[in-house]
Amino acid sequence: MIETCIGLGSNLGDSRALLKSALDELAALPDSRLVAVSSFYRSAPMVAPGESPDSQPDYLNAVARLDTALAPHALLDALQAIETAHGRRRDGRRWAPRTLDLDLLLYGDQQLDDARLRVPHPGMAERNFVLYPLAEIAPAALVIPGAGRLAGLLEQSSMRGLEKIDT
Ligand code: A4P
Ligand code: MG
Repeated sequence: MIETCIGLGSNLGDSRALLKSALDELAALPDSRLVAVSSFYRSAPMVAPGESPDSQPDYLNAVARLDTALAPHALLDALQAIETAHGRRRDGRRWAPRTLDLDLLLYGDQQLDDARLRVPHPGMAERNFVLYPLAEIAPAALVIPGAGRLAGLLEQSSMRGLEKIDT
């Protein structure tokens, strides 16, 4: 089994219910085990350059640890199938609002870079809505390949725009 981390995000629809349902579906994936789930966080939207942050609802974000025997692209297929089943529509716009986004953040200590898959997920090391939930379920000594130790990344990050919520 490989230890992976999945980032969950939603800023359309009933985000709390969508994240919970997605977690149930992650737990039901073949050859996989859902090991840990972070708290849910409300998070100010990161929008494309030139777009106003007021133009999108806040996100709900969380991170889950999934141990899996699925190969990286098979796991990505499964994540995208769960997104689609939860009403995810892609209109081609970057960082458009979405009912459900599942990002493969980490796949063991592997670095992958091809047309469909980049791991670690680009930008994760600078995103507080990834780092803070990740820190709840991963050791501070965790190394994000290419970016360094989680503890060090957290020191450079702040909770600005981020609020842990009761679930
Ligand atoms: N892809 C490549 N690597 C990966 C990976 N590690 N995990 C490819 C998942 N997908 C990966 O993704 C576009 C393509 O990325 C996929 O077809 C896959 O082959 P997408 O989900 O269709 O589009 P996207 O999510 O809009 O694009 P992108 O660039 O992945 O955006 P991000 O980085 O996911 O950011 N603000 C807050 N507060 N919280 C958020 O969660 N999320 C985003 C989206 C923007 N603003 C946010 C948040
Ligand atoms: Mg994405």
